Amino acid sequence: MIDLWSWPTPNGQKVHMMLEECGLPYRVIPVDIGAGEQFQPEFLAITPNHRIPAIVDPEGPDGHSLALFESGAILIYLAEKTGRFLPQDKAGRYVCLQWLMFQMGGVGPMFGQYNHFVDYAPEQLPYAIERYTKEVGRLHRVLEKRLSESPFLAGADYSIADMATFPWIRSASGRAVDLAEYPSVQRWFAEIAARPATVRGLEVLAERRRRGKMTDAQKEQLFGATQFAAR
Ligand SMILES: N[C@@H](CCC(=O)N[C@@H](CS)C(=O)NCC(=O)O)C(=O)O
Repeated sequence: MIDLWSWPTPNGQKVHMMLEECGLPYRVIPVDIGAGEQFQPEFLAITPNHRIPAIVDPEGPDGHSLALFESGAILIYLAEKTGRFLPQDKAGRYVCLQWLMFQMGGVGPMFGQYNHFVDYAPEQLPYAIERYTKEVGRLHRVLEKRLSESPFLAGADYSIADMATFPWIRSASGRAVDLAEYPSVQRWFAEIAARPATVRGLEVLAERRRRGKMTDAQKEQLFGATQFAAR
């Protein structure tokens, strides 16, 4: 059974969605990132980057156990393990990976910085807020163009590129953007939200989701000295 080290944030949720889509048995090990659990030695042994998600598959390639971090790598691994949600033809595969990388290198980091400067920074910095609000809008426009021409990001079929992007669009909707301004993204979003595996994936650890403002102790773990200590 796969061990999933995770927390109910967009990077965790994309893997929860994929595991549910594939029906792979897995055990969830919660890593409360506001409480500093990402710095525990057991977790650092799997990921030196001390970020969720990470998995350990005792039945990895060639029958050996495999530990993996980085949500994009995990999604590719699970897609190849199951033969699902990554096109089999070469060109289709690269198109899918292209949109997955667009999420990993663009949507995730930019939306994350938007959240940081709007919700967590000790002062409201107009330049930073404007910069990341613009980037979130620009990335939505890129997605809108693609999804006005194609049912899903990789083409005709739902794939790991959609799973990776969906939780981030969900997190920005009604905050950085009004999804009604992006009708094709909105159509795509509604379709994915209605999938039973999406509903189940979003329920994983949902009861642990942070409500209300982040406390100073949580901010210290995520943005203070603890976060930047050498390990
Ligand atoms: N590129 C990484 C990013 C992972 C990431 O940033 N995870 C956040 C939660 S969404 C985290 O674990 N933060 C803990 C910390 O900053 O200490 C991935 O996609 O897996």
